[in-house]
Amino acid sequence: MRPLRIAMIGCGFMGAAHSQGWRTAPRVFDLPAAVEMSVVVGRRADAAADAAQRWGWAGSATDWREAVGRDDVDVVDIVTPGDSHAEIAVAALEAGKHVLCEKPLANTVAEAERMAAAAERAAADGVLSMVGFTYRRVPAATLARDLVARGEIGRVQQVRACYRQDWLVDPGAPLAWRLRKEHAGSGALGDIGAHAIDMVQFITGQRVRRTTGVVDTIVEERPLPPEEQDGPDGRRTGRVTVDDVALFTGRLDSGALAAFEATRFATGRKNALTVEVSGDRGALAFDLEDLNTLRVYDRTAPEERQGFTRVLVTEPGHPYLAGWWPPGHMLGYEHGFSHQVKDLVEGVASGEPPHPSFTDGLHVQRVLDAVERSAAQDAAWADV
Ligand code: SOE
Repeated sequence: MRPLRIAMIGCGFMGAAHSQGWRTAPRVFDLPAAVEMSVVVGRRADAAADAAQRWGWAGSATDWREAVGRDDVDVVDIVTPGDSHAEIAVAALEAGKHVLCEKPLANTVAEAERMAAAAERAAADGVLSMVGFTYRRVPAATLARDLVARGEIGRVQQVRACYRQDWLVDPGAPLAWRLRKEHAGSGALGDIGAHAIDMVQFITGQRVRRTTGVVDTIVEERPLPPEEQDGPDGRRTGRVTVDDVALFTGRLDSGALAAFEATRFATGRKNALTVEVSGDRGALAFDLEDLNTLRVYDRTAPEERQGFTRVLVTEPGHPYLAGWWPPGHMLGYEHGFSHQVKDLVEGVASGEPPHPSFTDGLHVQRVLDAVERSAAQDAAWADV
């Protein structure tokens, strides 16, 4: 089996999650290629070396260009903040490397367009690319997509998708990179609203074509992080330059309306991505905080059995479950990253492009942009 040699660029929280995926997938699934975790790249040599040692990478480096240019690297996995996605991804694709890039694809539509164009050029030479919208690969979410595609809930008439977190309720929470437009592009909108958009488009098989939206920044000034203070008691603050909350609608291909919420101010909600799809024959409800279950409603069931049924999505026939534990032995947040690796490696081996493509990522970027345009015009309709 020809090995697939991976270079991962970035070594923060997402680096830890992706490393679990690279390490675990080959041990759980029968993959058509061997995975070699060759090198992890970080800006600071000590942090990169520590990440390599802790997460199981063979080596570490500080120069992503050098790693991307290495002959013994086949896949570049980008887990850096959004401001460097375009530069790294385009360089990697032009060097003939398959690319997995974290979401959102980029910070601007222009960057995402460049990336999608580079991905298309590279695809002509058999080079693949994929965006890390990993929640698609939670088995219950994949099952929801399958049920909608099979017509089990009939015609989709309305959708609601919320991604709610609360880690910014504390006004003393530091001004991390996710709160700076130059690094993150936007706030809750791009960081977690992007997941909600992707989930709706994935599960319904439709795209958002128009939107109306409003955004809000609730805490506008925050303490700088410790490394940017002038001493241990530093009081320096900086401006938050992104949204804390985004509320928006989406008109889907079919004309059905979707309601979206993305917020980091939903007190008590830690990582609550909920998607509810209402059809004329039934409905589906997914909740990331209860990710082993899918709630399914069948309008055609006898009256005495009307009501949402809680389906435990852990049977061997459920998506991705064959490789894991016996029924009822739950999966968690990290499993989606193994599923992502499985699908990417299988795609590389078969030549069949995995989803979501950079073009899918570009469309999400356009929705994000349209929400911001709408918000700037008092929530007027904006085309995607
Ligand atoms: C932070 O809000 C974050 O880690 C996002 O960046 C991820 O995409 C999401 O999966 C969980 O929350």
